[in-house]
Amino acid sequence: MKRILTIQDISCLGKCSITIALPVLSAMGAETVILPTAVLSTHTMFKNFTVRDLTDQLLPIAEHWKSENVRFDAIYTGYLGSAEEIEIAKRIFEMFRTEDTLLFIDPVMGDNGKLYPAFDQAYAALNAGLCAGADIIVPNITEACLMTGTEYRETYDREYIVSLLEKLSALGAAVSVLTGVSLAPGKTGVMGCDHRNGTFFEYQNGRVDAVYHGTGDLFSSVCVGAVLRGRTLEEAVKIAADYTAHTIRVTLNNPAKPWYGVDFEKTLPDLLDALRTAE
Ligand code: PXL
Repeated sequence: MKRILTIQDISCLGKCSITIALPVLSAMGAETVILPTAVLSTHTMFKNFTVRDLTDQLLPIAEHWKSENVRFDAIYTGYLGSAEEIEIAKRIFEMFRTEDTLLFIDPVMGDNGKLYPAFDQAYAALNAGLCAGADIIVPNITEACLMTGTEYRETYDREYIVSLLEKLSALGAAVSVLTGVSLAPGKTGVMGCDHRNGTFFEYQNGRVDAVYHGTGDLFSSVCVGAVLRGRTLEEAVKIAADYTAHTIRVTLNNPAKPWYGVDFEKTLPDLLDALRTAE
C-alpha cells in the first residue's frame, strides 16, 4: 500500500484540509499519515474561530517517525499556518524525501485575488520558495499571482494563463497545475505545464455557479491520490476536476446543505467507481 504524509491544519468543523485529505486519500486506498500544523475550531471563514498552534510538535513528531524508519511514497502539503511552519515543512522534506517520493504542494493562501486572513505578502514569498523543489504544484490563479508578483485579473484570456504558467516555471517545480481556470464562457478547469519539456495541458468541464470552501483541498487530495494509484498527472487532473464538479452539483441539490463545505461524503462511492472503471 502506498503511504502518503499530508501536512496541513485540522479545522475540526468545516470540511477542509485534513478533514478532507484523510478520508479521501484513505478511501482511495492510500495509508494516510497526518501531520497537523494547528487545531482550529473551524476554518477561517467562520467568525471567532479558536486556534491552537502545533508548530513546536512538528519536528519532534517527524523525528520520531525517522527513528522508526518510516518512509513515504508521497508528501502532500496544504494550508500551513505560518512562515515558521513553511521552514519546518522544508526540513521535513529533507528528512523524508528520496528519489521516489512524490512531492505535491498546494500553496494554500488565498482566493479571489485576496490572501486568507492569516497571511501577508512575505508569507506568499516563502510559499514560492517551498514550491521550488516540488514535483507538482497546484496553485489557484490568486496564489500563482501572489507567488510570481503578477496582477490578479477577474477576467483574462488564454495568453494571461500561459504567461502565468511560464512565470511559475521560474519557481523551480517540475510541473505546475493552475486551478480554477476558465478558458471559455460557462467552463472551468485547469491548465498545467510540464516545465521539464515546456508542454502545456488543459482540462475544462461545465462551470457550476457556486463557490464552496474546501473544494481546492478536495481537488488536490483526489489528484495526488490518483497519481499514487498510478494514473498519469493528466488523467489524475481530469478525475479530480470531474469529481469536484460532481460533488458541488450534488451538494447544491441538497436542501439541507451546510454553507461551509461540500457533501463529499455522499460522492466518495462515485469517485471509487470512476477510478475502478478507468483501471
Ligand atoms: O481550504 C483551505 C483552508 C484550510 N485550512 C484553513 C482555512 C482554509 C481556507 O480558508 O482557513 C484553516
